[in-house]
Amino acid sequence: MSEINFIVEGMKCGHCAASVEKALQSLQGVESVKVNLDEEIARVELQDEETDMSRFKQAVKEAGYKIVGTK
Ligand SMILES: [Cu+2]
Repeated sequence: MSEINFIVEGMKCGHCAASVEKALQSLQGVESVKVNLDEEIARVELQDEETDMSRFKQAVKEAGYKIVGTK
């Protein structure tokens, strides 16, 4: 199990946080997702080590938000 903390831009309320959570949760290999709205962080737990960040960025982009980095 590995963990990535994404910095997500554009979330304004609980609905936004839920959208980001749902988008990330739907991806293959994702064990769990927890979004902290105040800190603009999405913590993703993965079943395996992940080096390709593009699919996470894409999923969040499609939901209407933006991953600007990791923390
Ligand atoms: Cu919102």
